[in-house]
Amino acid sequence: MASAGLLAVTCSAPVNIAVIKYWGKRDEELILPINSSLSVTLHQDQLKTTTTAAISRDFTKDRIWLNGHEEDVRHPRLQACLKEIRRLAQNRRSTGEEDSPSDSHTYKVHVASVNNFPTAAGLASSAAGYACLAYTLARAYGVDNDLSEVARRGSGSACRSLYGGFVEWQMGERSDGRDSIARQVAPESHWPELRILILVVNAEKKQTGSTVGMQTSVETSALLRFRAESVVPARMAEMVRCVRERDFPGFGQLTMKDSNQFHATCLDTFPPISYLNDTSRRIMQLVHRFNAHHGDTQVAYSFDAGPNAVIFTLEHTLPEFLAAVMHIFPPEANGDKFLRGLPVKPVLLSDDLKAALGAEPSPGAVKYIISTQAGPGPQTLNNPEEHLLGPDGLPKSVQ
Ligand code: 2P0
Repeated sequence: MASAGLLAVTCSAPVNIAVIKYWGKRDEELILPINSSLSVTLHQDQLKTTTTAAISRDFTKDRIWLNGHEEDVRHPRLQACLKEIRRLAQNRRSTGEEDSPSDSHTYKVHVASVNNFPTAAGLASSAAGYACLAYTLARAYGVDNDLSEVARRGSGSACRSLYGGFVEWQMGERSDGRDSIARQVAPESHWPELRILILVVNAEKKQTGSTVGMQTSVETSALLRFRAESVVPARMAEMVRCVRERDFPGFGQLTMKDSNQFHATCLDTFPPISYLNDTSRRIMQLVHRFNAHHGDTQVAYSFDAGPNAVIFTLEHTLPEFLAAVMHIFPPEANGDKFLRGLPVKPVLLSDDLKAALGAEPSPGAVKYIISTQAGPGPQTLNNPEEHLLGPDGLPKSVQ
């Protein structure tokens, strides 16, 4: 949208969940990791960030609104993204984008960003947020370079949200970080039967932030150093193979082992960091008992820097596994909005499986479940109705 000297662009970007985890930086300023990582991009129908960036010669300062509240634009990581986008805009050979003026890198920007999922759910929002910021700023400033560096400077895991499907973040070797980039391994259409459940767990305590947590791990954990140097390289190659061949048992086992090793490095950190709680551990036990009952890896879990579980399975296993979850973790009161997102056909659990699961039910330990699948990368929204900023460059909701 270009009107009265204002150019506004609105885009959306996805959340991703790593199956080979990123934990630890070799350069804090450039956000360069100590190991490569690989993730699955989640579908934006269930989880996404939407961002509008408006640039104008008339704006006197950069401003940003997150979920309706104005935030301090001097945040160092935000500044790093803005500086990098303007450098790329200044260096572009031909504008390509007719809408973006050739001196646009001198324009100030207004940014508004919202998530379609509650921040309180404890789901990583920085990846979707910074990927969306990088992608939207690039459209506004007429930049069509690889955006890994712009997103990465906001949050490491954000560079993986620049693509759909299955994405690797290659750690790179250079000290300037130019080869530390995200690449798509396979698009979301490659494995359409793959399904994902997010089990949102009741968490009482606030967790250690990822940035500080991984810094302490790098300083104190010998296990983390061993993992980065001697474990992850082979796991990356094996995970790429599992994805390419749609080998679910291989994918699932490696996903669980890598999540467990990440949490082991957290415990090996000094002082130790612990993100999992009793419910997380009971979910792990449920998955292992379910798989043992079937004599096959049909379900896998992964946990990030918090107690929520991300479950991977295939479409045909989903109804029975969901029934198992609801047997052990029934909703506390009214189960109305317990299952959100993609619908799942309910089934009755067999007595055999109930007996194999063993545990006593814990009502309310899982708050709710989001049912989703792999999805595409960032999208440009062409309907001006979807702009979060009005023609005056201010958030629409507070006009
Ligand atoms: C990941 N996590 O690979 C890992 C697994 C959490 C556990 O990336 O400091 O928010 O902004 O680069 O990306 C969380 O770390 O950290 C994360 P910064 P980020 O998804």
